[in-house]
Amino acid sequence: MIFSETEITELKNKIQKSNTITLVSHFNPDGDSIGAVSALSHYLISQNKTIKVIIPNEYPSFLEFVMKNVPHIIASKQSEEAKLAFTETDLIICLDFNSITRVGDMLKDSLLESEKIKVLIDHHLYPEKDNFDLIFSKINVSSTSELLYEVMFLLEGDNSFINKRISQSLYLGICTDTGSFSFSCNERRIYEVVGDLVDNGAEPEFVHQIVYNTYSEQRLRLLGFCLCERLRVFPKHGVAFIYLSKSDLRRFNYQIGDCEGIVNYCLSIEGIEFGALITERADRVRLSFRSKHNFDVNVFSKTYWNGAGHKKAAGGHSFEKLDTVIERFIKQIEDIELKKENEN
Ligand SMILES: [Mn+2]
Repeated sequence: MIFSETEITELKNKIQKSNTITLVSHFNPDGDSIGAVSALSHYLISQNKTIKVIIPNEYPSFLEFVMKNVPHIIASKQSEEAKLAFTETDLIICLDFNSITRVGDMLKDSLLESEKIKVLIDHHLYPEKDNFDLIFSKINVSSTSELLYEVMFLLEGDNSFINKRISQSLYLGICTDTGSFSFSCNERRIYEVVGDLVDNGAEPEFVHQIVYNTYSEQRLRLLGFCLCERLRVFPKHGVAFIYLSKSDLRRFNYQIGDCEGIVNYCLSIEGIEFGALITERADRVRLSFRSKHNFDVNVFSKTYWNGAGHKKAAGGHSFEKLDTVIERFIKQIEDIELKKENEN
């Protein structure tokens, strides 16, 4: 059993005692956090709970197919309603993030200050233990969605909780967080879980079509532009990165989610171990990092870029100018190489 009976019983009691339960995803929600929020909503609705779902800011349109069945509040559009949900509730369940700050600047204080019971279900390193009353955290699972399957299984004692909507949502989370089963997918268990989801209504072909084959023409052209004009490769150091300015994004009529997955192309080059996407946004420059083998991008992101994440996938940000960020990043690449040389 991956969680103790005491932990599961405690969660069960907290859910039983609650009438209203608030679920929260992280800022810039991805397929895993949306899949987990949707699946848990359907599960709790089937237990006759009143659900409030808080999504810090807008999610990409390809996630709409699960969210259309889940009433939710987008905090960036309805901030007061969203903040109220943290006080007018009996229980708060946070999904797919390890630190309260991950809900974004607008919500973090109200979530932190809320005196309601907080539960965390997540697969990121180093969860903030002091900020939650009960934590279900495992880092050696593919996704929060896979972990949530285990938690619901333990709560029920079997898979009777699964219905089509839950299956489809959990499958979405697992599929997107593993890049369609290309990383974090070496354990047998993930395929057992997915097998059970498919038996109970998940449709991998349908999900794949929606997630990967619904690009706008502009999004595909943006990808082409990134690879042709904005990719810089440092073969000696095993690093490649792509950068995008605000005007690049405007040129291709950027929509939320359009940059999803672009960073992974850096790693598709032979000999490249560490890839990054550097994007200039409205108020800051965002960096997302990926690694193929041993280079720990979580540590890198934490050390240099106010970030966090996993060993092979992490993100950070900077309030410096794009040019300065790029310069500093290139300098760091060279330092990594120097460190390697020193070790040898
Ligand atoms: Mn995740």
